[in-house]
Amino acid sequence: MIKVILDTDIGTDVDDLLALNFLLNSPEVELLGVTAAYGDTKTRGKLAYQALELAGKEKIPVMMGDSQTLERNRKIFWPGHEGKNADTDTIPDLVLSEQSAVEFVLETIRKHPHEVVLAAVAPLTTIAQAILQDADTMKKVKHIVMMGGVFGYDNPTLSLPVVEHNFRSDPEAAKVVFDSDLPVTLFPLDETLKTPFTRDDINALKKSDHPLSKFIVKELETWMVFINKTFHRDYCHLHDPLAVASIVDPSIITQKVEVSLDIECQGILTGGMAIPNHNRRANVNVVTGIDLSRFYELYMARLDIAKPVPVLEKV
Ligand SMILES: [Ca+2]
Repeated sequence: MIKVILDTDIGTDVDDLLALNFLLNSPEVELLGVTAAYGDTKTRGKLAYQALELAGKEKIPVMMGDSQTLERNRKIFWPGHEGKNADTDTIPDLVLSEQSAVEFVLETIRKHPHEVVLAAVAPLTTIAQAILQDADTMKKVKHIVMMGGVFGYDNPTLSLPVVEHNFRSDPEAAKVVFDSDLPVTLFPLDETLKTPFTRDDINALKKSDHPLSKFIVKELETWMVFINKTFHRDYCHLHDPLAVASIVDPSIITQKVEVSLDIECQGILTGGMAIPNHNRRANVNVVTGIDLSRFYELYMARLDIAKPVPVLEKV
C-alpha cells in the first residue's frame, strides 16, 4: 500500500474533501494522517475529523498546522462558510492530535524513510516549516504530489489568472519548498481547470445513503452558492482530487515537463507566481497533459464510499 499524508486546507473549496474521500475509498492507499493547513486550522482539522468519523476512519490522526503564513504577514482568505455544515464548534478539541502538523510530518517520514507520499493540496506553510526545521528528514520523503501554480502554456485566450491560490496565499512557503530540491509532481491550474464537477454529478451523489456522501453533498451545495455568487457559474472543479488520483494511478499523467521553479514573493500583482529556472537541477515534474477520461473513470467510480472498489492491479 502507498503511505500518504494529506496536507489540506479542507473547508473552503470542497475539492479537499472530495480528495480526502477519494483517498479513503482507495484500497491502494494507507492514509497515515491528515494535516490541516492555512488559516483557522482547528476548524479545518475538525472538519477533516468529521469526514473521517463518518467514514468510520476516526483513528486516522488529524493534526493542526500553523494558523499564520510563513512570514506571519499574509492576509488569510476566509469566505466564512468553513466548518458550518459540520457544526465544528460542537466538536471537542480532543479529537485533534496534540502533535503539530510539522512534527507529525517529520516523525512519520523518520519512521518510514523513502516511503511517504505527501499529498500537498494547500498553501505550503506546513511543508516549508518542516523543511526549515529538519531538511535532512524531508529529503527522505518519497514524493510530493502537489496542486498549485498556473503557467498559461496552453491559454491563447489569456483567461487564466497569473497566480494560483495555494502559491499566492503563502509565496514564501512555496519558495522554501521549491528551493529545497525535493521531488515534486505539480498539477497546475492549467490542468485542474479541465475537471468540472457539475450539478448532475452532485445529483448522482445524492443517491448514496452513506453518511459521508450526504455530508459531502451538503458541503458541495454550500460551495456552489459561493461559486454562483463569485464566479457566476454552476459547476466546481476537481483540483485536488486530480492530484491525489495520480498517486493511485500515475497513468492519468500523459505529459509533463521537468523544471526547477522559482517563486515570486515580492510582486504586488504577481506574488506567488511560479517561474521556471533553467539554471538549476530540475526537480519538479509540471504536469502538462492528462488522460481526462481515465481520471473521471477512476474518480467517479470511487466517489460514493458505500460502493466497494477493486484494487488497481498495477499499484
Ligand atoms: Ca486545497
